[in-house]
Amino acid sequence: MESELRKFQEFALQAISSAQSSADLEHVRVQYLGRKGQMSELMKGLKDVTSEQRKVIGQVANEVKKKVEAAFSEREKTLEVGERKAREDEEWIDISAPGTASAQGHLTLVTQAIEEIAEIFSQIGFVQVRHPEIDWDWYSFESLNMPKTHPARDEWETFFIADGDKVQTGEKGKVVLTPHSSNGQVREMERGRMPIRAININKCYRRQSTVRHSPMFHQFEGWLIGENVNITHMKGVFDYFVKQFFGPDRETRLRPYHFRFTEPSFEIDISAEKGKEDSKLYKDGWLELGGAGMMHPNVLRAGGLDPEKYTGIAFGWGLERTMMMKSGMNIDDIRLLYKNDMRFLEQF
Ligand code: FA5
Repeated sequence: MESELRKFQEFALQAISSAQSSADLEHVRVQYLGRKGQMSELMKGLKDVTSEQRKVIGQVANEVKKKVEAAFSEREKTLEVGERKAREDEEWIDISAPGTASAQGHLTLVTQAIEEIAEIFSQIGFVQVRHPEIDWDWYSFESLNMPKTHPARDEWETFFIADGDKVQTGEKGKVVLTPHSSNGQVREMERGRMPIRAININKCYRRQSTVRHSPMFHQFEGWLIGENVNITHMKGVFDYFVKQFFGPDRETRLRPYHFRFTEPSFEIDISAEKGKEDSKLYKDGWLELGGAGMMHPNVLRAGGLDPEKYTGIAFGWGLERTMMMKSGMNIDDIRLLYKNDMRFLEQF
């Protein structure tokens, strides 16, 4: 039995050292040292020997078992280290390598401009408001001192909402796509909160399409209404806005003009960026950005205010045109903004 144990040791050590993976080694363990393995089988023979022999054989068996078990743990460690190393090599990632960024969108140029303009006006106390973009004739024209048949209305080249040939009419007149953000003037006064210092940024619609005109565009329109508001406040607001938005080297000029809802009225032009004076966008180096003026007493009355007590300034500018005038913009056709050409949009 002793020689069998020695043989067992020899074979077991041999098998352990030839195992090439932890899985192989586990098989070897089960085969030699497992509950039904060879060692257990051998030990069953103990019951057939004399008690003296059993003592000696027991010692040998213990010695053999210890040796085999030691060889087993040794091999187990070696194999594990090798396997971990192989796994590390295989699964290694370079955490300093640049990742593959997923495509990320961004706000459109127009939305960026809306946010920037609203922010600049908020710094001087103008709150952003919104009024309907589909409105009644009353708010778009009549309350703005333009009676139904007045020729001044023709300038706006308005889209009316029609059902077939029949223009839709509600309690305050025909339904129109607002041609300007001025439809909010009387609506804001009707809210009844004085003084008013608000900026209305809205979509507007006109039957126009040229490098300077888009059928749908935005205006931002400011109102400052209260006691003792005068034209110097208007100048102060423009100076602040232009400096913040365009920088110190661009100029604005006021041209006397006529709007039915302001008296006196002006158009505000901005000078071309240096070196771009010949762009097709400009007329003699200037581009009109918007209109402005002191609110007409009839408009204040339409909004329920006493023109003897209150005065107000109003200005309405084209948002896209204002944005296009920013240095470095280089957009010479306003309609590019709405063509949804990714090659264009991705540049901003
Ligand atoms: C008006 O719309 C007046 N409601 C502005 C105003 C408000 C005057 C308050 C006085 C007091 P006007 O039609 O000039 O004015 O348009 C104002 C600006 O809107 C223009 O200067 C231009 O910058 C822009 N604009 C007008 N039509 C278009 C268009 N089709 N596409 C792009 N921008 C336009």
